[in-house]
Amino acid sequence: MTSQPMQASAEAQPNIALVKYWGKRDGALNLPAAGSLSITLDALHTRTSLRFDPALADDDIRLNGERDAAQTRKIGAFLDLFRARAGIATRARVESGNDFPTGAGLASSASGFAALAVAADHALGLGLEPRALSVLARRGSGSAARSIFGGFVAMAAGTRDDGEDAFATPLLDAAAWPLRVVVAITTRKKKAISSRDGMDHTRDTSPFYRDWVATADADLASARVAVQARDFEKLAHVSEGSCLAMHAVMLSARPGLIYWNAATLECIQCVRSLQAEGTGVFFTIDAGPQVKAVCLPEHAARAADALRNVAGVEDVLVSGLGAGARIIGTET
Ligand code: 2P0
Repeated sequence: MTSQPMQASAEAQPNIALVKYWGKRDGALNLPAAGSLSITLDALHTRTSLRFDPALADDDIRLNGERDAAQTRKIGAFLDLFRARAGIATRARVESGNDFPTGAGLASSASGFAALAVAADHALGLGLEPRALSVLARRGSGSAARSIFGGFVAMAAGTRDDGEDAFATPLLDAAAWPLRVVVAITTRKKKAISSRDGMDHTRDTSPFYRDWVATADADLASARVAVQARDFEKLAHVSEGSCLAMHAVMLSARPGLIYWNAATLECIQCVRSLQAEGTGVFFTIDAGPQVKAVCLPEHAARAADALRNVAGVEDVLVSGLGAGARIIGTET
């Protein structure tokens, strides 16, 4: 049994992939079929308090104030990875909340598992390096491996069967290229098909799945060069390409996965119009109908105004780029 306080609170932000992750090479260890590249946001937060308590008979897990059996199983299995490292079986009480819509294509699983990984490591006094935390966060959610870090982040697919080389690495600090992201919320409903199920379905049924996976290496190389050179045009080109290729392979699954709604397409057209008039902006869309417009800082207000006026847009959030997951307290 550890002498640590066995409790901690952590905070993490979602990230938005510019080179997308959609497909696994191993489901059990949650290994991605290809690498990805992302930006961590600063304006949306998950805050998680965790306490390992010998008095508990079972894990007690509340997400946004609610208990859910499926989530409890998933998070309990995730905590088992940390309990195994600490050599304990003690159950935990977890309270986690988001200040943004959950499960609607805003990467709540990324910030959620990143915050939980950091909190569990601290509570159990494991002292894991960020790379090891990224490997563990990946077990919860592939995108969570990236939210361990801030700014621009690359995620490696790795080649090892044990997944120990499938982790994220920071590429560039947020302050080094302070892009902004305008998130156009087109619905607050939870999506019908989880990313995990959607990925499996795409792999199993799309005639283009192999071709999609094969696009990743060139897109990653191109995006890395664009980030290092702060080349916005180049980053826009590769990011929109990766996003649309991902949605193309989703659409080509049978039956096709359609995560967009009418407002999603209106937002894309809006971004195209802004680009035509010289605004530094490009779009990206994840497994949901929200549109994220990545902007040069001086053009974010223009993009936000334009997207706010698109029919069907319920709300617009504007975020900068932020830091990685971190401890915010040892009191629960
Ligand atoms: C991404 N997405 O790269 C892609 C683009 C959604 C579309 O990562 O199964 O919640 O938990 O590893 O990380 C969403 O997938 O999936 C995601 P799991 P995750 O951001």
